[in-house]
Amino acid sequence: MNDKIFVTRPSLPDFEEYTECLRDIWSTRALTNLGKHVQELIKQLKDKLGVEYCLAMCNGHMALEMTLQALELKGEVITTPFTFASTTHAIVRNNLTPVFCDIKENDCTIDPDKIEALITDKTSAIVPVHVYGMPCDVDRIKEIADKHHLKIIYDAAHAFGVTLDGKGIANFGDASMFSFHATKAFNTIEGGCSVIHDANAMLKLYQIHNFGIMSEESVEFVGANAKMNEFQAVMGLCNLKNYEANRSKRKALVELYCELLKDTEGIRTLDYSQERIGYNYSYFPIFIDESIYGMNRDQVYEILKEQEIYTRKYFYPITCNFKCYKDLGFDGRVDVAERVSKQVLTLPLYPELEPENVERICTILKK
Ligand code: T4K
Repeated sequence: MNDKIFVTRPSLPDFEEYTECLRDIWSTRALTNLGKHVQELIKQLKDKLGVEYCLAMCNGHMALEMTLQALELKGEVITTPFTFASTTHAIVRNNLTPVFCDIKENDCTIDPDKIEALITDKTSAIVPVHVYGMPCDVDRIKEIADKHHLKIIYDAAHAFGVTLDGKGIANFGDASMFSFHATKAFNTIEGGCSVIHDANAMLKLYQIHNFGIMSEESVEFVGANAKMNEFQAVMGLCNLKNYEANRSKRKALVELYCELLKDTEGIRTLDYSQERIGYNYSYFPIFIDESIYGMNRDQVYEILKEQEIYTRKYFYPITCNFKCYKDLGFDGRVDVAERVSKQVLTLPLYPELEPENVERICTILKK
């Protein structure tokens, strides 16, 4: 029980089940380039996400970068800095300028009240993040985007399986991408997928994810290689079968954490009680208010580390403070994101985490 505890551990299928599926790959030697397992995974992902179009990709970052490219965006993109490096990098690597918008304190998603003030005649899109799988305020964001003719591309890296009003979260906005990285609630080792609702843009995405090749003798777009391979797809097909059972285990652990921490002054957790939302319980962040708790986030991080409990500061620093973005000249205010990023600590959460370890972590936090 007292082994090292990491912020997450990848879910793996039964070893024999995975290796049995590999026999087929050995016999056909079809390892990649849209093989039958990738095609089957795409079919199952469409069902699971409740969408018409979906493309499996080599990882979540390339899914986002290429989705932005396929939508042919220009100029400025309004986004949040309270995210993983990937969101901002994908924007900048498309020669777009990120304009950072502050977040809401309660769920850490983009604050719709602060978007309109950032819109200029160069703005072409909004890239909000369903951070920790918490849905953004999709209705307000749509209203703003419609009014100003902007595209919405959701970074849904954390939000696989999340529903809002009974609909898969990818049904909101013009496009969404998901990460299937080893550390995610559903993994294909590395991997991800993109959903775009416009058929032409989806076709372009399909082409650019394979070098822009249209046929053996025709290359029409400057693409790259973002294809998922067959080994990833088999992992996905096996893991998808266990997704709901794993979600239930994560849900029980989140409920235990919330129950044990509910009276701890100075520690706030996210709200999991909204009836509109089908949560995926992908991360368990807590927010430590030093003035009440009497100790800051970094001290708590160190104390847990001494006990071989390895938490993570998702997301600190915020991306607008990255060294590589110092030259962007961003001089806006993102006060909530600044504050929350100094308070946040993401606690261990994965299906095999023993409830006894959740209790141990909470006992340390309550001391
Ligand atoms: N947008 C957002 C909002 C994202 O959060 C991400 C990725 C993306 C886009 C891009 O998606 P991908 O291209 O990654 O598909 C991790 C993940 O690498 C990254 O996928 C994720 N977000 C980010 C939030 O977390 P690190 O650097 O913190 O991971 P790492 O290697 O330190 O792993 C954390 C812990 O998990 C380890 O301490 C131990 C455990 N672990 C990890 C791996 C990789 C294992 O037990 N086994 C493993 O194989 O970034």
